[in-house]
Amino acid sequence: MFRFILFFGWGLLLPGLFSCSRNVQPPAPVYPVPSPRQLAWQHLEFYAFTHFSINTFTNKEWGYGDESPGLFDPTNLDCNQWAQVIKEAGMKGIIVTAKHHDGFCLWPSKYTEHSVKNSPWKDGKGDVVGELSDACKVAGLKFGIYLSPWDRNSALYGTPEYITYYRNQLKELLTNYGPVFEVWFDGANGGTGYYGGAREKRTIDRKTYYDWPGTRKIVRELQPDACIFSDAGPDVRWVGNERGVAGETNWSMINKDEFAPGLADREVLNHGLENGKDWVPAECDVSIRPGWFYHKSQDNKVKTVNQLVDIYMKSVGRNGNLLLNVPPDRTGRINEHDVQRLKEFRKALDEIFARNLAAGKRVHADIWRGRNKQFAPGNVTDGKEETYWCTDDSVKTGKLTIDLGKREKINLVLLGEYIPLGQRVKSFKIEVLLNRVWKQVAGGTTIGYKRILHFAPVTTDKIRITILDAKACPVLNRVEIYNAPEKYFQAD
Ligand code: FUL
Repeated sequence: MFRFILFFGWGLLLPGLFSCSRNVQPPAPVYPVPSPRQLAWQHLEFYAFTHFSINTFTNKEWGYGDESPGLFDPTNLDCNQWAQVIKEAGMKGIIVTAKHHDGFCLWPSKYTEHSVKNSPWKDGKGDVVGELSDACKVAGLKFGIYLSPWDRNSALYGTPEYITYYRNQLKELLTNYGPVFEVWFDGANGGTGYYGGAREKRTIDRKTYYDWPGTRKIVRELQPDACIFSDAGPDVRWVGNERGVAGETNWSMINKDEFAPGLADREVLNHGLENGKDWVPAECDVSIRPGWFYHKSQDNKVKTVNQLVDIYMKSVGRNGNLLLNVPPDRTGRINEHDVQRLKEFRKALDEIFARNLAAGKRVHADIWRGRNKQFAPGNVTDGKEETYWCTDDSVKTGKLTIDLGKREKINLVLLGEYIPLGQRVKSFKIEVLLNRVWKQVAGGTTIGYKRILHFAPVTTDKIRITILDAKACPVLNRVEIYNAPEKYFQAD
């Protein structure tokens, strides 16, 4: 009998003792999840827009389409300077306005006379798109294309023939200039224009006119790795405003088929949908100046460092990517005012994220998946993107306590979900231990790829992150903690 108990007793005990080495499966994805191209895009985080065209020379924001190409004459165009300035600011790529609403093409398109080929610049032999794509390659930056669907110059606009014209231009851009990481389809569509001399109003059906599925197919065929941006995605969505601000709640999901470029619910774009069926993360576009194009009168209106930091916290810090417009001036270079400001902004970001106080620090959790090392709490401070802490399938809450080892002044926490398994967290709070009492310093709803929270400085040695609710078991891959210079968070 004793033998019997001993045998079965051990049998019961053993799995408990060796549970750490048990093979525990990772959690199943919560669909939808990002495609590889969307994942690569998300990692870029911060990149530039360069609005540059005939408007730069007419001092307008929207050209009517009747501007003479003869006006385009940058005195010292230098795309290597754009690339250098943008790279030094820490941005990962450039999207150029190859054609804005006025229809003027920055490359010598063979389908129109309204382009650089009829400008005095380089005797009509120049190609801004070509120079910029080369400069991006040299600098190691990604290269993207904005091709306005609305064309106020083309006589064809509004007819079916225009779609062929538009697609021919798209093919030129996607064939002749190397890899493209993003194709930007603007939502401003239709209205008054020159239209080859007709000078009238042309309205189109935003949902059907462009046959967007057909156009997207061309992008997929010619540049399979490129993300397609528009109000309706399909890869990346507009954030719903031009201030660069994502909603505090920001899901990377929407129902994309309900929208078309220029036809979307801005609230949904800003916040996403918890139960949206398509993964379409938000891109936050904003200009460093009041206008998208360069205007000398705005030289003293370049956004301040603190305004830019605020935008960064509300875009990258809210599960979005930041697309910051830096418009080259009439010389064809990024203006000194903007160069200076970008340097200061970079310095601020470097100082804010100078020292991650949580790096490599011990983390305690009340629970982790199967008590298996693979999913241990320490994964959130190991600096690795691919390792994560997660709970058992039935558990949608959890507490992570980071032990800094000594008391430190802190005011910023950065959290991240491992998004290849989907976006899950619905609610969380952040507490610090003060005089043996946990005090809440911040909290929120969604996390997503990155969530950054700034709060009034406190001195503590323990920080507790509590996941209060999630769509399924939470999967976190990063917790970073900083003591950022407070001066960057003060309103100007
Ligand atoms: C808008 C356009 O109308 C603006 O001119 C600018 O290009 C901005 C990024 O998108 O829809």
